Amino acid sequence: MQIVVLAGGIGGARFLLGVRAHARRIGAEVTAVVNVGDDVQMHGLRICPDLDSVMYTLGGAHDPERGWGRVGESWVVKEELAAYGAEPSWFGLGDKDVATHLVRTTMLTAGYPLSAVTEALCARWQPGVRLLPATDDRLETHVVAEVEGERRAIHFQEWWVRYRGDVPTHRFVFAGAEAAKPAAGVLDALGSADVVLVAPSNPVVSVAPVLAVPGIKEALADGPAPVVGVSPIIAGAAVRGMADRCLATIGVECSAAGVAGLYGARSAGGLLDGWLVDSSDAGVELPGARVRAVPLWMTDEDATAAMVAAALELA
Ligand code: GDP
Ligand code: FO1
Ligand code: CA
Repeated sequence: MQIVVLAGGIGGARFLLGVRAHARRIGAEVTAVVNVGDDVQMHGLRICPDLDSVMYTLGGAHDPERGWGRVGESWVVKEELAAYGAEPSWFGLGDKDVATHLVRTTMLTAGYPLSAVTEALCARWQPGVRLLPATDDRLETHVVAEVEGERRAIHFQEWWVRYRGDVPTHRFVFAGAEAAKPAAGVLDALGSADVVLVAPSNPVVSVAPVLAVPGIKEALADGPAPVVGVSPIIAGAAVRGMADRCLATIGVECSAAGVAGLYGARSAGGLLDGWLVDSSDAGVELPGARVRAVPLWMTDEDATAAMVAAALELA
């Protein structure tokens, strides 16, 4: 059995811990197609936050409290950059994390595609899941917002890390998406999938940029596999992160029903055959798709694996 998961960073990573656990029990293989819209160039280094969140989490090396980067991190490089007055000073690169970005940037500069670089980095972390960037091409999420009295398009990282998303925000733009192609292996994975799971990731800035790569949405719509989504919103609230701000920006209600409507039923030209919501959201409907309510708190690997089992049953 082949399971493909569309994923962002920390929500995707925690979900994939459960997918991996369940897949081991039933003898399935897992491929994760990961968002690259958060990716950014800082201090000459190529940084891929969502790929790294997934890689570090599945490799047991993430910092669960901070929610990004390496556990047991030190910050000498950050302090030294600050001493030079090097900008951007609002973005922190940990010493251990920097090594990842150095290897990645060296390989990209030598001409390897991001998918090959990711495979090389994963040789160390053995995530037990095949990690693919949604695209090998440059695709970055930019945010049109009012900053310092001006309407400007800024990088998603500047919007989130520098301004905490706390500025009047008009829209998200996936710069480069029109010209992007699915990364090596993505269309093959979708074509041979037995089921596609949409992780409880941020629908606006994690899942949407994956779907914005021309060919991916079509492969899902026309593909053989049922598509089942897991709600990132429980009882009208994002469990953590910025999904509430993002949904408000695009005018979608922050609820399991709102996100269901955003994705839509595959039978009606949308994405989903099935939609898993939290028990507290029982009664949510998505006409044309099957909806089931189960506990969706990813408190530990077993609880998350039970969510995955329920998603597969819905498929
Ligand atoms: P990011 O890229 O690091 O922001 O992570 P993702 O986009 O992959 O996931 C962020 C989303 O995960 C947030 O919108 C949360 O609502 C969702 N999330 C986090 N923890 C949980 C959980 O325990 N259960 C569910 N259902 N969603 C969660
Ligand atoms: N988040 C922060 O809040 N502050 C930072 O300085 C920061 C640095 C950083 C460096 C590498 C990396 O992979 C992630 C980093 N993040 C940081 C997290 C990141 O901004 C976002 O949480 C994700 O892009 C959202 O998925
Ligand atoms: Ca992200």
